[in-house]
Amino acid sequence: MEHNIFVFALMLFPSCLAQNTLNSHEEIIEFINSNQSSWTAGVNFAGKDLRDLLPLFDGVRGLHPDLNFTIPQMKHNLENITLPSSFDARSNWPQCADIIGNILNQGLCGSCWAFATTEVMSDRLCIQSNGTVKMQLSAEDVVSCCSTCGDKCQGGYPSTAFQYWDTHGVVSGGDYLSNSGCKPYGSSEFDNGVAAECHQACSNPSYKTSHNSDKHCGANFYQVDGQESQIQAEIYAKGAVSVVFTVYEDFPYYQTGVYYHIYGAALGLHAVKIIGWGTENGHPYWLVANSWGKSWGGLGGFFKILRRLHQCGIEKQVLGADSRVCFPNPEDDVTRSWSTVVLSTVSIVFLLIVLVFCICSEKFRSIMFDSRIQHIWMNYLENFNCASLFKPSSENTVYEPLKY
Ligand SMILES: *[C@@H]1O[C@H](CO)[C@@H](O)[C@H](O)[C@H]1NC(C)=O
Ligand SMILES: *[C@@H]1O[C@H](CO)[C@@H](O)[C@H](O)[C@H]1NC(C)=O
Ligand SMILES: *[C@@H]1O[C@H](CO)[C@@H](O)[C@H](O)[C@H]1NC(C)=O
Ligand SMILES: CC(=O)N[C@H]1CO[C@H](CO)[C@@H](O)[C@@H]1O
Repeated sequence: MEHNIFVFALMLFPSCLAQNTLNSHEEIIEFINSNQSSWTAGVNFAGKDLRDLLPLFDGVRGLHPDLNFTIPQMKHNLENITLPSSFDARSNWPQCADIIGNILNQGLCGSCWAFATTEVMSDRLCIQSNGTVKMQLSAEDVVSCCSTCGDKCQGGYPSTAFQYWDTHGVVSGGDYLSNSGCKPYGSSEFDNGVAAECHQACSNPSYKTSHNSDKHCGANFYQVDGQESQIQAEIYAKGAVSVVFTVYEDFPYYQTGVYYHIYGAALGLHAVKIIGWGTENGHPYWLVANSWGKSWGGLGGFFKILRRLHQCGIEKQVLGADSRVCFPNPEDDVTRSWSTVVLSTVSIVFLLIVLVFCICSEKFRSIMFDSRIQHIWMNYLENFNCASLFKPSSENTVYEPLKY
């Protein structure tokens, strides 16, 4: 009941109250904080005009560049699943908690699509390997090298980032200036908002693994059904999902609480990672990792957004995938080892036959027992003719005297 009143209030507020355009950060913050109590607003981008930060708020071009492409759909059978009322992937997979909870910073580049997806890839790689493969996969690698992913720092497609993970693999990386992984996030993207050129090599000189053997791959990417319980079942079974939502003018001011849209026009589409859910003061929420650094907002870079009501479209483009080993591909490996065994056996047997044949041939033995063995050997090697070995030995061969 309480929830229904809340929903009703939500439907009224944005339309009635956000008519007049507020100018300063202070006015907007004041408006948000005095008109609702679900979430609090504050200063996040001090001294900046939000219009200069548009790449942060608008980094998604769409679901897939090919409108005719059919993304595989995932619908979980919920029959025997009891979903908890609150869930946090970090505490469910403590061996991967630092990867799941790692808040990154996309800087001035509109690369949220690469961050949300590589974060999900890293989580799932860690979870599926039970914490034995723990690394942040590189947003830099995807932003600079995925040619089918859209417009790099001007926005891209989360689904093709997952496809790229499947077909090309993604190397390890880390935040700007972190000096971690093969391709940490670069200054070009972070400071200038421009994607660097793609290089098939690690940019971090202190990283010891080679570029190709650092590739990690995905498989079976899919779109999760938009029902709340379906998204929950997916996160509960496999870990975080990547989602897309509309950023309105009020969102950049988020500090704490459960966000819902109360003020302002749409600024763009933003991709993020949902890692769990819960309820706060009666408001159900998704727990979400943003990619605007740890100092954005009051929750260390995380935020909570109203769950269940398709708030800002956050339940519409939910993507997941599985991790797989790319090098060596397990199937290739089996065939390769079999062919190696067969080939080396054949060569060894062949060499043995040749050797035995040589040793047993009369010609070979007569030379072997000659006193001037070394010179004969040299002569023999010079005039070696395999065909002669196969002649019947009945006719006594007469050797030419050796000349010196
Ligand atoms: C999608 O399919 C329609 C009909 O088959 C075709 O006319 C259109 O060109 C296709 N669009 C793309 C982007 O391939
Ligand atoms: C659910 O559990 C029942 C009883 O254990 C079992 O018969 C059924 O196959 C299960 N359904 C699924 C989808 O696993
Ligand atoms: C996963 O790792 C934990 C320790 O991190 C270990 O206790 C557990 O047995 C492992 N599970 C499997 C299935 O290997
Ligand atoms: C209903 C309500 O609290 N309205 C307030 C919304 O915020 C503006 C600006 O702070 C106030 O003037 C309204 O009273």
